[in-house]
Amino acid sequence: MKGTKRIITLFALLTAISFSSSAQETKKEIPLKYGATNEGKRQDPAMQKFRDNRLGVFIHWGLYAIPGGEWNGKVYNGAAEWLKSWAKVPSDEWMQLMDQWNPTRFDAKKWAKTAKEMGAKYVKITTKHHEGFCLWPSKYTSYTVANTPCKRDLLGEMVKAYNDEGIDVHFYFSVMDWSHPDYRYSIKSAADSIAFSRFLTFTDNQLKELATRYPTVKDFWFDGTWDASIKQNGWWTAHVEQMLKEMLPGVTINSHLRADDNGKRHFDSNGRLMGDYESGYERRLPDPVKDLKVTQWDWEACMTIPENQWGYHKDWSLSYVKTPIEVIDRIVHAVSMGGNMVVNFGPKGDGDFRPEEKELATAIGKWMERYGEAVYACDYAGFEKQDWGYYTRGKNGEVYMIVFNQPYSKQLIVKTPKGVSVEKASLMGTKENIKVVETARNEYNVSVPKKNPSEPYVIRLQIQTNKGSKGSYRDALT
Ligand code: H79
Repeated sequence: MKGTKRIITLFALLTAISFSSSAQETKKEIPLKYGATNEGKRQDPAMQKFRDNRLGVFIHWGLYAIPGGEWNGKVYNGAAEWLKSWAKVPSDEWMQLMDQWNPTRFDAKKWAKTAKEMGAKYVKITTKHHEGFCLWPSKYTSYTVANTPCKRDLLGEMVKAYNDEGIDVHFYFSVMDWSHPDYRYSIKSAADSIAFSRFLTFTDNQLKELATRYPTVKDFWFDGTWDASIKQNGWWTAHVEQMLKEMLPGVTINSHLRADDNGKRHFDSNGRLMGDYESGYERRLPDPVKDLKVTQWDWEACMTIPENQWGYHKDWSLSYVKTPIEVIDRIVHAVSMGGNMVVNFGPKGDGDFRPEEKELATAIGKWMERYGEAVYACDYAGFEKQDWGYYTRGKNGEVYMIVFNQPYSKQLIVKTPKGVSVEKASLMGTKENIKVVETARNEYNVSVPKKNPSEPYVIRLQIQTNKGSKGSYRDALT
């Protein structure tokens, strides 16, 4: 009986293997001219720096900061940087806001200091959002800071100030441009095609201008690339990636930019990531149990403090505003799955930050100063997720437990992968050794600290691989 069972099992196994290999054979590679250019994760120093930075700040600053979500006495609840669209304001009328653009309280050095104190290693700046207004004096449009009462090159001031603080500068750039007469949402006629090709040349010129004027820029984060017109021109997105990489060796590009020959975005028709990192986690994060596939590529998430406000909105009471601990949770969540997190700030039209944002930056900075070792240059640890929080792994193989939920049992369960043992545990920021008890094969109870730290805290685990279980525990034979 046993023998027959074994033969059947063997037969089932062989059938499964032959099925899956024939399935692989039939899954043909689709030939692509404009598909992915990287094989796996980039490992050059520039990409490693991008990855090790882990925490960034986003700055959304443009004309929309002046009305702050209100047009003709009506407050719109939608994202403030989209107000022109919500209130259906024609472009020429919207651009009259340029006459009021005079941010007298803007001080790039102060901004950079705030980011530094928060523990951010990089900043993503909106050089041009959908509205089309440029924070640098672009030669290719009149909608720039140069034609406002301010006149200064605000982008240039920011690049210098952040770089002086040792903070990498990344450029946000919206391809979709509501101010440009040649922009098209889709190409429906020969005339559209001619206009749109003029628009693409205009965009190339602006990008070349940015790369030339600010050669210390480390990354371009594209947005406004979802329209049919761009999907129909996948070649152009591949061309932009190549052009910027030739101009700026080491530059990183987000997957948002890219569409392939068939208009497939982010991942090409063969399922390969385009650009250098996946950038689709906007205001959401991958599930820490179900979405572990994200650990195969580099990725960066970004988040807002209210539910969905990137630019300055005068009334934050219209949606839920996240607390510092909720923001820290998201930062750690991203890193625990091998991603970066960018926290957004929407400065006011006068160049100052709202008090809520200043307080948040201070609170995050305090925590990062104490526990940043478990965030910077850390990665996915490969341990099974537990309810108390997240794991990260440092460069020397140490595993960090970042505890967000303090258990009544006073025990934090740790389940290790096969062959991995926990040797020692200590509380970060103190000399306290934490008690570890092996409770079953590949399972441990790690005690909570003697005195409750009353904030999310970090336990550093010293682990050993290829050792197997120390104890005499066995799996049950069933
Ligand atoms: O810059 C921030 C946002 O303004 C921008 N990306 C972040 C980083 C952004 N958020 N959402 N989107 C871009 C896409 C929005 C699409 C929608 Fe709509 C706006 C859905 C509904 C309104 C466009 C217009 C698609 C349908 C109507």
